[in-house]
Amino acid sequence: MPNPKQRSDSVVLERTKLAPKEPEYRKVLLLNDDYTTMEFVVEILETVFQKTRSEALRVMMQVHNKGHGVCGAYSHEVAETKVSMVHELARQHSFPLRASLEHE
Ligand code: TYC
Repeated sequence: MPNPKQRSDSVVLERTKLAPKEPEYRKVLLLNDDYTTMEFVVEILETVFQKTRSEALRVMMQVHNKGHGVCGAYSHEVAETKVSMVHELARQHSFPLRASLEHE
């Protein structure tokens, strides 16, 4: 009897277990408010979300005009970290700026 690990069905099972999982992406949203300065939001978009100045301005104005806007899509863990970074930076500067994960 051959080693069961060398039988083709076992090999297939092991490959299935090792197959990399597709990461789940989450969109990070920025929400509008009446108190956070436009400049601070642009800086957040440049530093936390790696936007260029012109892209940061575009997203900030979309949030300002529409109430919310998408900052980017990231793995669940990275998206949660970015939301926390926005809240921590806003807290340090006494702004009420909020970010959230898009709910499907
Ligand atoms: N509405 C704010 C103002 O007029 C600017 C702003 C933009 C605030 C985007 C939050 O996510 C935001 N100062």
